[in-house]
Amino acid sequence: MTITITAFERPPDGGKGLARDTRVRWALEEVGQAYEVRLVSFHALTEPAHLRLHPFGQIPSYEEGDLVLFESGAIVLHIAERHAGLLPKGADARARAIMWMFAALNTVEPPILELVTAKFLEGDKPWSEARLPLIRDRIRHRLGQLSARLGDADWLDGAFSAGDLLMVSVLLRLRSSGILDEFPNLAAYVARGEARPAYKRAFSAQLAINAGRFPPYQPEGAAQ
Ligand code: GTB
Repeated sequence: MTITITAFERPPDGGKGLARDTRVRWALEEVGQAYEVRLVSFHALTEPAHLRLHPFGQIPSYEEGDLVLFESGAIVLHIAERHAGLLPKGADARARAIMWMFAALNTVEPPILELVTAKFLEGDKPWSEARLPLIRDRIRHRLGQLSARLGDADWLDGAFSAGDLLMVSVLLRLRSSGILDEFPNLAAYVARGEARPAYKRAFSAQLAINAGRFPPYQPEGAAQ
C-alpha cells in the first residue's frame, strides 16, 4: 500500500532537516518502506483538504490506504510497530524503547521548543532577552540528566530503536545554540544517529526539496 506523508513545500529552515517530516522519513528509511511526499504550502495547511488529514493544520501527516495519522511520534510508533527494525522483540525492552520515545517528545523536546519560540517568534518582545538564559539553563539541566543516563553507551537502551530516532531528532534542533556541544557524549550520540545510512537518505530527500530555494522562506509567526 502506498504511504504518503506531507512536508513543507518551502521549509523555513532551508534544508537543515529540522521540520518534523524528517523523523518520519528517517523511520521509513530505517525499515525500508518506500513513501511518497505531498508538499504543502503554508496556505494549504489551513485549507479544508489538509485539515481533514491534520486537525491542527500542520505537517507531517501520514496516509496509508484508509489510515490517516498525524503527530510525528504516533507516526513513528506506527511504523515501528508494523515493521521490524525500530523496536526490540522482547516485551520489556519494547516498553522501554517506547518510554524513550515519550521521553524525547514530552520531557526533552519541550524546553528546546521554548528556546526556538523565544528566539525566533518572541525575539522582539521586551522579556525575550531576560528569558533566554533561563530557558538555556532548563535545557542544560535536562541534557545533563540525559547525558548521565547515556554515559558511554552508543544508544539509550541496547540496540538503536525508535526511542533513539526521536531523541536524536529532538537534540538536533539544539545544534545551532551551541548547548549540545557542552555535552560531548550527547553530541557524539547525535553524530552517530546522523551517520546512519537511513538518516542520510532522509536528510538528502528533504534537502532536495530545498534545492534552489535559498534564502529560506520566513513565514510570519509560522512553524514551531
Ligand atoms: N506535535 C506535532 C508533531 O510532532 O507532529 C507538531 C507538528 C508541527 O509542529 N509541525 C510544524 C508545522 O506544521 C512543522 S515541524 N507548523 C506549521 C504551523 O503550525 O502552521 C516544526 C518545525 C518547523 C520549522 C523548523 N525550522 O525551520 O527549523 C523546524 C521545525
